[in-house]
Amino acid sequence: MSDALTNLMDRLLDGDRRALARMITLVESRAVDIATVMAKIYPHTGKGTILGFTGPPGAGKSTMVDKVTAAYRAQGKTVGIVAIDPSSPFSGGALLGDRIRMHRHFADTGVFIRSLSTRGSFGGLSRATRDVIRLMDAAGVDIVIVETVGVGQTELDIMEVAHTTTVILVPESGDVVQTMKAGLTEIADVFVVNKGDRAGADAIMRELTQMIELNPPSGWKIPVLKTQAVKNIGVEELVEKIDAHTAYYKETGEQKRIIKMTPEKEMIELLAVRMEDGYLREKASDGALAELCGKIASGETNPYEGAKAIAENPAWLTALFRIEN
Ligand SMILES: Nc1nc2c(ncn2[C@@H]2O[C@H](COP(=O)(O)OP(=O)(O)O)[C@@H](O)[C@H]2O)c(=O)[nH]1
Ligand SMILES: [Mg+2]
Repeated sequence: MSDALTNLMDRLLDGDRRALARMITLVESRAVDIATVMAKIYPHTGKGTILGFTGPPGAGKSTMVDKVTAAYRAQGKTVGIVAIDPSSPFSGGALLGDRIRMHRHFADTGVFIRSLSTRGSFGGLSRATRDVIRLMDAAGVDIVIVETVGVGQTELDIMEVAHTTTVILVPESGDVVQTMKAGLTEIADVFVVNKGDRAGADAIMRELTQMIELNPPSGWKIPVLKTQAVKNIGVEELVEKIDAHTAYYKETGEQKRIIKMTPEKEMIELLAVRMEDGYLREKASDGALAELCGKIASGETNPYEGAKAIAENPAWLTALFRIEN
């Protein structure tokens, strides 16, 4: 590692916000050897609490994250926000009013806000998100909040690293509840029905409660809360429930209904990412590999034969797994 990078790393571990911002940019743009950086970062992680907020667009996630952030700041805790929703005011994509609303946090040095583009990044979005979360954690951020939109596979992958995940729905989310059913309770540690000022809030709360009762018994009963994020109603109770779940999770180490990311699983994932990255790099410069790739694309060779040819060629294997920046 270069002296400049070592220096940047030291400053990051000291909690220097500018070093953190710089390192995230370097990692995101792959201007550094991510594996080397993250290997050095890893031993300094695990102190922060990771919170996930997910739910359909317009449910009030960003509004809630704003209020929850204020609540943690009032407790003197530092907060990092990773926004993955491209329309999030944290990503600068929202209406003017929303951005003004967030302004108080932009001016607060105890809040570190970062948005991640949904564009293809090293190993995909969940990989990039995990790295950014870790960099914030290593920089000493107390609470790292991840906002993602939707409840699909990417959200599931991202939420695997969260200690506590809050799923935010609204009275109009009946169809989401119907189509997701058990999938929702796999993601959620806490349910929020936001926009509680609207008709239908109680009905959807009942639906969620009934759904939870079908779950196998657990030491943690998923709470269903009614909130009005814009008016800061119910936020205090939400923060209490989140803290209670985080404490429960950290105490019992209970593997949740979804399979949490284990170090071993992550290592395998990293190998796959490294191989994929290497493949894309090598095929641009290695004529024989490019030829194989062309044959697979044209159907002359099938993917099984292609994979076998690569696995049985030590020179290719070495090249694919090599890290180059
Ligand atoms: N009526 C009502 N509107 C809300 C509430 N919470 C948020 N909103 C509004 O819902 C819209 C979407 O909120 P936003 O936080 O951007 O949703 P996100 O897409 O889930 O992040 C905004 O105009 C908010 O002001 C609420 O409790 N009641
Ligand atoms: Mg949002």
